[in-house]
Amino acid sequence: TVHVDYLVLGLGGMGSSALYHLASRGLNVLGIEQFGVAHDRGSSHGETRIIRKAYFEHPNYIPLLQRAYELWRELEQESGQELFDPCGLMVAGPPEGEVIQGVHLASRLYDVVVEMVPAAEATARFPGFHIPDGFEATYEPEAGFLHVEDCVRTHIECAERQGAQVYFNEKIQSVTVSDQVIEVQTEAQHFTASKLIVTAGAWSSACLSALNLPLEVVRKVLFWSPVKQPVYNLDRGKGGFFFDMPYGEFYGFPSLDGVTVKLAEHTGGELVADPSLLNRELLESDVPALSRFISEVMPGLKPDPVRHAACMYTRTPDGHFIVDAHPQNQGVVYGAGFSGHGFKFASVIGEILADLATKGHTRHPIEFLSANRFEKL
Ligand code: PYC
Repeated sequence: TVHVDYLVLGLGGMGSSALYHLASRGLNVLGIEQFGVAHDRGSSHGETRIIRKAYFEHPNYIPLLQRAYELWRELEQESGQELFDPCGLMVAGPPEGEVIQGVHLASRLYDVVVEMVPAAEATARFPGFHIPDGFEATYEPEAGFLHVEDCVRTHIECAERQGAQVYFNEKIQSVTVSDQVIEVQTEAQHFTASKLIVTAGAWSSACLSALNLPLEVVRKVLFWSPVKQPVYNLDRGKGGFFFDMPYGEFYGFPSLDGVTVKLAEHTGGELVADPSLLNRELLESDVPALSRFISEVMPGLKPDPVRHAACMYTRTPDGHFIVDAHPQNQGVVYGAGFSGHGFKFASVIGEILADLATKGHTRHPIEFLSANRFEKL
């Protein structure tokens, strides 16, 4: 049996950050990951993730985003690695829809810089996009994207430099939590820990089975579509985009390679019974909604993808994250249910989990993310 003070289960976006924050505090921390470094089997892969502050999902996230921005910048400085590209983000949708209304609310409450572009001007303002009639567009110049795998890798490398131990390609067989004991059995070893941080993504329910977390895992496919005209290039100053269409929400990034644009549907997705058996093939049913979006909105793209990646969202019933402690043992803390919009927060979620594990509380306003909101369901 190996005993450690702090044990982190899962080293994707959230776990790599928790590992880093614990190691930075000089603590004895060990991380276990069932796959490799910055792997593509979970929810933290596919080159890019949007980062933005005009948070239409709920303004409660904005103080966390302000800290997340600071921490990504600090990690860039510490590592010398570029992680964040502030290319800007256009959000478009019906003016009365939840997305556009949410952007307005966030920018009003927290002074997030957002330009409002009326429907009549939107298509001229964003060449390469045909913005549907009657849509309003907003532009957030300080938004952009994160290089997702580099973020995970950099957190792990910086954590190791500060003394964290990491075990990759080691599957967890059981997690035992009582008020007396925290034990983790992997294929190779038995661990005991004084504190446990569970950041297991799509495997969270399996690791924390006694909690019956209200999570569902869905399959999501990321596409890279070929460009017909070079109107989406990052090196020509283009940014990311998010569209609230009548048949779903679609988002994407400027072209990084000049030949493809990465885009995906944020809504929808089929339920995944076992995340270890995710179907990674491109299915015929994956393509029509995205092709329709491309033909209606992005005339400079070809509608069929030349590349794809399969990913998972772990959703809660209300789409908000769960960050909390285990009711039987406050030394066990977890972050789960990031519902497809969590990666940008990984830097601050790691800090919060490190606070909860070390002190039992955090200065960050996370009450709205507690698990007990679901007891009222
Ligand atoms: O968090 O901005 C986001 C996002 C868009 C689509 C998926 N996640």
